[in-house]
Amino acid sequence: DEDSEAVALPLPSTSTSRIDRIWGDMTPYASKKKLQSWFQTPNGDWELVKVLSTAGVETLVSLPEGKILKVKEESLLPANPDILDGVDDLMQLSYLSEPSVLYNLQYRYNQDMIYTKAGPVLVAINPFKKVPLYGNDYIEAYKNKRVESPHVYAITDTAIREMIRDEVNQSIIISGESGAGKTETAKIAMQYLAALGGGSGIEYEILKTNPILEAFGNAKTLRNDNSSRFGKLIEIQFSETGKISGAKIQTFLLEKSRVVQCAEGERSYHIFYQLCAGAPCSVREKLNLRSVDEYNYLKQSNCFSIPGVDDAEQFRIVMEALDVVHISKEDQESVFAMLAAVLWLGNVAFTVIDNENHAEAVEDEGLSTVAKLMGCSCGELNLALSTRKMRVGNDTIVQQLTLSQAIVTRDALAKSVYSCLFDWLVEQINKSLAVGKRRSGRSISILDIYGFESFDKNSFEQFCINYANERLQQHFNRHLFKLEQEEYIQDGIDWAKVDFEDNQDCLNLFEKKPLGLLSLLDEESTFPNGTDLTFADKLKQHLHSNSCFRGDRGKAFTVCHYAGEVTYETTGFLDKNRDLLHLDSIQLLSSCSCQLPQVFASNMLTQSEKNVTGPLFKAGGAEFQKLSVAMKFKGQLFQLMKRLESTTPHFIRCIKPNNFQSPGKYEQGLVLQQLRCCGVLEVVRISRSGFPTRMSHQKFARRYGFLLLDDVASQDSLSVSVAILHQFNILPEMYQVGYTKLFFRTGQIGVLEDTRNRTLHGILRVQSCFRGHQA
Ligand code: AOV
Ligand code: MG
Repeated sequence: DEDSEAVALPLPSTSTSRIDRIWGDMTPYASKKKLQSWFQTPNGDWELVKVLSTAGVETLVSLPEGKILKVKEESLLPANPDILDGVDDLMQLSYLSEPSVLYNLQYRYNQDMIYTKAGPVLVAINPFKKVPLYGNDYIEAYKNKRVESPHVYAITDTAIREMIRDEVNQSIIISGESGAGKTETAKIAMQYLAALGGGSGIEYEILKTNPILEAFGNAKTLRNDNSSRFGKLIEIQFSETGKISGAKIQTFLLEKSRVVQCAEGERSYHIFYQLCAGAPCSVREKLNLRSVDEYNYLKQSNCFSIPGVDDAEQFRIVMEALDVVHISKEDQESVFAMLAAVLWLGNVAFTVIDNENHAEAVEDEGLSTVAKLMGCSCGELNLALSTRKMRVGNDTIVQQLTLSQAIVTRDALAKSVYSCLFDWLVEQINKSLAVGKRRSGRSISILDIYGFESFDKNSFEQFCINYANERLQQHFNRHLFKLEQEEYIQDGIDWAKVDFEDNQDCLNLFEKKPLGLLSLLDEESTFPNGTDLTFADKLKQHLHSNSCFRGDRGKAFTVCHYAGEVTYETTGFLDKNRDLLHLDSIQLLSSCSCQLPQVFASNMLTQSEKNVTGPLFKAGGAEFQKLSVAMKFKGQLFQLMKRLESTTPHFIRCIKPNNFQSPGKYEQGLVLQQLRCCGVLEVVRISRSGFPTRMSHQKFARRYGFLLLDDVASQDSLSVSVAILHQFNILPEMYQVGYTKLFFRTGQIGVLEDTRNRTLHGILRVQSCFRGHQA
């Protein structure tokens, strides 16, 4: 074991090359005289082989199935001793190579141990089946520290403890590709927090926001049957006594195009199917509800159900949850009416009325039902969908829309109503969760956004989603690589740098002004004559020399993201970015007799006034201005990053082991690609040679000074700190003294904390005994 120990903690001597970083410890293989090693088969997978003999550069190995091969020595990598099979933390591996990491994760995964630490990061591999790891018994066990194995519960517990110890807000940041398990993981973390309790049932309410937001914001995609189509940050607030006092949800950019358009085999938002399947008779009648296959918006993708999901049952769960978050029955009916209105809007048809292709809506059941549900007349609705008022000088003229303009107007109205409904719901939920008005305590925020996406066809939605993931990846890099190493260097401790894959270039490609993807998109969106093609041409003209960019044939371009290349089709980019809703439509909503359309209209108008900074778009005449979708999203992301920067982050990396959403399938190549793009090996490398725990001299002296046997009251904090280190026999290689802080290797501070807690409890016991005697 001495041998493995010596290899396990090497301080990186120099900055290593990319190859070195991937292959880990490249000590000449033969010198290790290990029997087991890794051999890469032609299909790229790694197999554990036995070395039979070595002659010169050639080595004779036997494969598991008994086959004997002659291979080049350099195609072999040393394998870890069996005793290290399935270690909890990749930091414990003697040989930190890609095959060893893959094997270790798979070894655990096969036994339903889906969680593994990679230094400070928790890696979670999606089991795609129920695993017996959750529930009250587990929560209790983690709370009482009876179990140590890596878990979302454990990381959440750490967040709670650090929130209390350091008096700093915490965040749990969950990332990974689409379908990797982020949303499930977020719920598991919330479950643990909720178990802390809060009184007044607030914790129960918080949990019940999940089925609601998933119903309205998740949908079946080709990657994930329950794919989040919005980003979410939930801040759970704590009182000074460590109880949950309230919560606040912030959402980011809902994919609204899905309401009117979705790809073959995908679905629109769950709630539509749930409503159609599960609404009670009275509601069905009132809303003139039909079955899902009678609605154009739902029909187009040819997919109505999800295997193993009962939409009617889900609807009951959502209704119950709406009750729990105090949304009145009356409001619930209004919500359902808006959903039905959106569905019926999709069935509104148009007829051409002249030879210039001008159109008006057909006066049929579709139009009349929408009008009834929103509280306006068929005539008003028809005018809003088929004409546009224009200001010309001091006059207002009315222009009849063409068929295609009318369809765009109808779909824009449907999308707006749905996204306003979503925002309104979040607002109502937040009102209900804002119980602890006095915000004195601390908070833990959980971030769950849509994961990186790459389809055969990628559009504006993937562009935004992947941009968000790029930002998040940078936050991860900043914390685990940049800040970590900068802190060591700044504080003057011995340290040799470890390289990592920086994604700053890709972010620059998006964000640079005036020649970045977002700026160019906005510029083109403001040109009346701008089209998706002129936009694509402009990108190629200005960005062709950028290493993260490639112009493709026609209207396409490719971005090299941290997680892989994605080719985007610019079709629809400009319209989706402008996201125009004509003033006529807003005026229609504000004139409706139903309450929700009015609320939506006034929110849209006040929002346009609030956003007066930054470049604005004229939408439907000079009266109404708004930010482009991309700019607004960028602003939200910057704000989010700023908020996260003020917290102590805890990272969870979700990994998808196969593309079939099926249990038991572990594809090495797929897992490896995900491990590589988020730099898991590098994180481990830094951590095992690094000093993850740190504390300022002052804080350290204050926290542990009272444990000293000698009187040190008069001494400076550095001297006190050193005295503590000596008294507790902390070995010199286990810490470093920086200019302002002390740096410790993993686990070192634990001894001190234990002693401190024991001593404090001792003191408290003595005090309470004393009080008992007095009474
Ligand atoms: P995502 O949030 O990362 O994708 P989800 O959390 O929705 O992925 O997970 C996808 C599916 O994987 C779930 O619906 C479950 O069936 C399964 N799953 C994930 N984690 C677990 C677990 N711990 N135990 C059991 N099953 C699990 V996206 O939102 O598409 O980026 O936008
Ligand atoms: Mg999700």
